[in-house]
Amino acid sequence: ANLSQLVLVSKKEEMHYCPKKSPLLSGPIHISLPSRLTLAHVKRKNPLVVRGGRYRPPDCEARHRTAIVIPHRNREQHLKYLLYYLHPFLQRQQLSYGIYVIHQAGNYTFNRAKLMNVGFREAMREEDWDCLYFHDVDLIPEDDRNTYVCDKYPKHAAIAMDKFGYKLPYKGYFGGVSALSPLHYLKMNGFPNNYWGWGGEDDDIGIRVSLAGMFISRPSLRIGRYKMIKHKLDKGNEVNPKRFSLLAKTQQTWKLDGMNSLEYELVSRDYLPLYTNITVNIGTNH
Ligand code: UDH
Ligand code: NGS
Repeated sequence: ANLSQLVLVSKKEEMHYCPKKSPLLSGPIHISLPSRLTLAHVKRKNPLVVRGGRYRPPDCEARHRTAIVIPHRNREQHLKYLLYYLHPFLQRQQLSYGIYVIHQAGNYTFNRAKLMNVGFREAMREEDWDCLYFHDVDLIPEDDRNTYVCDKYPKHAAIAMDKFGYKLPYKGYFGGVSALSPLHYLKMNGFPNNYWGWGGEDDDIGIRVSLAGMFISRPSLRIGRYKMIKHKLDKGNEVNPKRFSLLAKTQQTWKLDGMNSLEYELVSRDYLPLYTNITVNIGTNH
């Protein structure tokens, strides 16, 4: 083929990509939590979502491939609402995506950050994702211009939550929803494995970002808005009394504890209609 033919071919391929800005975005989303919602209803509303909770835009080639990783135990109701809003949200953004729910087996103390490490490994094992969204089950994005793609630096997406008056509660806050590319993730040795129970692990992750020589990227307050489904502190996720002493040592521990020390036992992997469920035994702190 001569040069002009090649240019034509590559132009055709380019035309096939989805537009840089999706024409399907609608901006602010009104969130209501219908009491009789079922997963079957969510599935019916999202006919193009396939086994394992995967989707790709039907009429253009997605520019981004995003995995959503949700740490989970005993929050089925919240998961239902999140899926109800997240599937259409991601489709309006014309992403190629997959949703992974990382379910902690057993009743031992919950460990959110370690579940994220498991999610990273298990998602990357399956597909070459270019961005991973680490997503609490109880946070619903309120504006679809908050696009679920990665930035140059690790992104803290849940910058404006309703429970904090749609402001950042403190400068280094990295909780709720964050987005890292595989390179970001490995550069900071992933997340800590040793925070059992509530609190501090998100601050540790924020500290790791800067210890690894990166910065925190954030969407604007106007669009990084989230509604938190109200709930009490869960049984099995009691406040972690060790969180401050762990945080004081992050600088010494981040290279030793994380993806390079991750151990767990995969219990099951189920490709459900709306998400891939990974059940995992992550052990315990005692
Ligand atoms: N999670 C579960 N099951 C649990 C515990 C946590 O699925 O039993 C997951 C879930 O994705 C949740 C995330 O971990 O969104 C974070 O846990 P959380 O919602 O308990 O934390 P958050 O800080 O809320 O959002 C705590 C409520 C009261 C804290 C008061 C402490 N001072
Ligand atoms: C900080 C916690 C974070 C937590 C944040 C918001 O104090 O893990 O509050 O909590 N850090 C420590 O405990 C060291 S919230 O208001 O959502 O309950 O995310």
